[in-house]
Amino acid sequence: MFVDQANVYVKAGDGGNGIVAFRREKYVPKGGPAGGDGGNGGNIVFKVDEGLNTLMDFRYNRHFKAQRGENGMSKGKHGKASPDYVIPVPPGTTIYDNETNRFIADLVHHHQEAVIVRGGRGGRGNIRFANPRNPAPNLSENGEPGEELNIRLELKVIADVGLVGFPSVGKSTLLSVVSAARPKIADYHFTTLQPNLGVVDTADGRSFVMADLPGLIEGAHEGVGLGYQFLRHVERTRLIVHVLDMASTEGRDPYEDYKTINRELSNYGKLLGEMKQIVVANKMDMPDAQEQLEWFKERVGENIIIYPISTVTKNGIKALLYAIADELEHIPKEPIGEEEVVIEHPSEVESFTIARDDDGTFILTGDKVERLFKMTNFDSDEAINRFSRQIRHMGVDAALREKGAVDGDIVRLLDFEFEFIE
Ligand SMILES: Nc1nc2c(ncn2[C@@H]2O[C@H](COP(=O)(O)OP(=O)(O)OP(=O)(O)O)[C@@H](O)[C@H]2O)c(=O)[nH]1
Ligand SMILES: [Mg+2]
Repeated sequence: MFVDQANVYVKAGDGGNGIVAFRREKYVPKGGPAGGDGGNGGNIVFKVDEGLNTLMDFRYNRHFKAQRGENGMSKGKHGKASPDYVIPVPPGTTIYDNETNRFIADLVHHHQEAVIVRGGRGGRGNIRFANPRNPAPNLSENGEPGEELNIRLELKVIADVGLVGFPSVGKSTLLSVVSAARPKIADYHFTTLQPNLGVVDTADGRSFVMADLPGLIEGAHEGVGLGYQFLRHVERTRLIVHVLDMASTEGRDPYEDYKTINRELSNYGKLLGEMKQIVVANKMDMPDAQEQLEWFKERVGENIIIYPISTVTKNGIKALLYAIADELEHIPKEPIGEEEVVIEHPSEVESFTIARDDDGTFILTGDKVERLFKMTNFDSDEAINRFSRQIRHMGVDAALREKGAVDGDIVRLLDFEFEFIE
């Protein structure tokens, strides 16, 4: 398994502002409130798209902002809500809050989706504040700010294809020529000690994940060499690519190699022996390789298709990749991970904090107070009074008093300063 990662900033749309407006009626100077509500801002939604298998796109595009809701209008018309901003992610993407490391969501199945940050509610227009005591309120609300979050996406990739074969047959070299992976390559055995993964793109726009696995030797199923751990990884792939050194660089007979590896796979159990295989004859650039290939074909029979390649000359590689991609289209993907979407939205956090600046100013911070502040349209006294009531209700006044605030002290919230009044 290899982990692909991306850090991304997401900001949901702000709600549109509600407005203050009045009906115009003949002979009536102020004909009742008529200011409409703002529309809701768009959510940011991540949605699984089975066709994706990397987080590569997020390397270039790290900021996502959903649109704000439309402002309310006169004659009681509401502003339009903004649509959700839907961002496709590959199956197996896990999302974390990058600041707290809090788990946010695990997106696994095709079309599964999660709202990562919520758009702000549209502010209410003055119609909504009318009551018998105040039939013509001069009060409206601004839209609620959309939530914002720095998140980390992690993709646990499970390979579609596993490269299987004796040590030094050229598995790592093959991965290195077909993907951006840079595994260690050398002419001694067990160069590869753990799986390397790479994303392979075929010339016709298809894509799959290839794992280069440690070499197998006789007795692998009993734990000889690196066998056992390695076979566990093969189990999780959909297709085996069986790589052979057709040039017998080390003096072994490729046909014997082929049989030995297949025996190891069968003996391991878990149906590894029955998994679909694509057979690759590597090192075809070497003298004698062609002759060996003919001899090999005679012995395995016509039913087995062999793909001759050379990672040095690159001959045969393109055809091999097409064959792998074609084969994968017929082998279903197993679901990975657990289906789980747990979301605690930042706007649900109600607490606030009070600190003291050097000059004695009290500094008020907290998501909810800041949100209420941003939703207040300070153009009218009615709105200011409403805001003071709201924060008093949250316990802000009591907390300030407890911290020693007295009549006339300055309290700062965002870029706004007000006087504390008993
Ligand atoms: N002539 C020739 N040499 C090759 C070819 N492919 C790989 N080699 C060489 O074969 C040797 C082993 O290659 P690796 O890719 O490290 O082999 P491996 O199968 O990953 O080996 P382990 O990791 O030990 O299991 C290296 O010296 C490569 O340069 C090829 O197509 N032609
Ligand atoms: Mg290797």
